Amino acid sequence: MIRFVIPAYNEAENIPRLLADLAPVARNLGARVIFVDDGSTDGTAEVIREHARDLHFAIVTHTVNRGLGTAINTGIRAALGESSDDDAIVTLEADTTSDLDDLPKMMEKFDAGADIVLASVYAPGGEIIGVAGWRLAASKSVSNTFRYLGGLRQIHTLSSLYRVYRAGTLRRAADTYGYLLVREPGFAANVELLLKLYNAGATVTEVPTINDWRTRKGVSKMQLKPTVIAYGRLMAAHLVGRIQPPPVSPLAEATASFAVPRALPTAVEAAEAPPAAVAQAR
Ligand SMILES: Nc1nc2c(ncn2[C@@H]2O[C@H](COP(=O)(O)OP(=O)(O)O)[C@@H](O)[C@H]2O)c(=O)[nH]1
Ligand SMILES: [Mg+2]
Repeated sequence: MIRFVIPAYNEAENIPRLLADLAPVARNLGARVIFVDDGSTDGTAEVIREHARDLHFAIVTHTVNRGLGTAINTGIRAALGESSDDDAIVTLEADTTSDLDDLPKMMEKFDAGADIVLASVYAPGGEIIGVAGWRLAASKSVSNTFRYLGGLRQIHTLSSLYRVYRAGTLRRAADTYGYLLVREPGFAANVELLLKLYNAGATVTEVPTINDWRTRKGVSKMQLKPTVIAYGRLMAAHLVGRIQPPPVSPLAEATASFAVPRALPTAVEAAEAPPAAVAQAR
């Protein structure tokens, strides 16, 4: 089963078109749609209820705005609570810039075994239309920096929100990192989560996408200064080893070449069974 997770902050003017595009797709797929309304003050939740009609949807609400990363964390945990391990969790933009025509190609790669499939504007064949030159350059340099720093050279876009995740991979990550799974409260969370999963051995692939920003209403919610600071913090965390999963953890175990014993002997059992070498010496 597919669950869409859509973080939305003050997207009332984009929701009608989002739902007009998404509803038939979700219905065809038998998918569920989970919105995270992140303290919107423009009636986003009411507009969702008005336009979602017979869609199988839920709205999780933050009473105040807590940021995109926090909303992703909330949405992923809500979706995990009702997913089995081979289900897909698809994070999507609320502002109509995620092209749903790419979804079949993304799902094809997911069904072929990829744990994460990204829609990638910087991959050959991908493009962003209608973005200021400075923003494009800044965004591209973030992706390139983390590509080389994080070892994900074959992937071209690391900061995108539009992705398919394997629920089991996210579940092991949530079991490993607990509340620290998505530490970054803002836009840097997308890169953070991807690096954490990739470092733990998740298979990552991408599908080129064309994002046309001319069709969305309103302005980008990304604030430059906190986002730049957050990327610096993320880079520091990566360099000091905070992004890598602990060697003995649900994530590491799934990819480790050695098996961690499921049940370690209790202290009493260990005391009762002397090591072989000692037993022989008697
Ligand atoms: N939940 C939540 N979502 C946010 C927040 N800021 C942005 N978003 C959503 O995250 C997505 C990306 O934000 P957007 O403004 O389109 O950024 P851009 O695509 O980088 O220009 C959109 O669906 C927004 O509604 C936030 O503070 N909280
Ligand atoms: Mg957007």
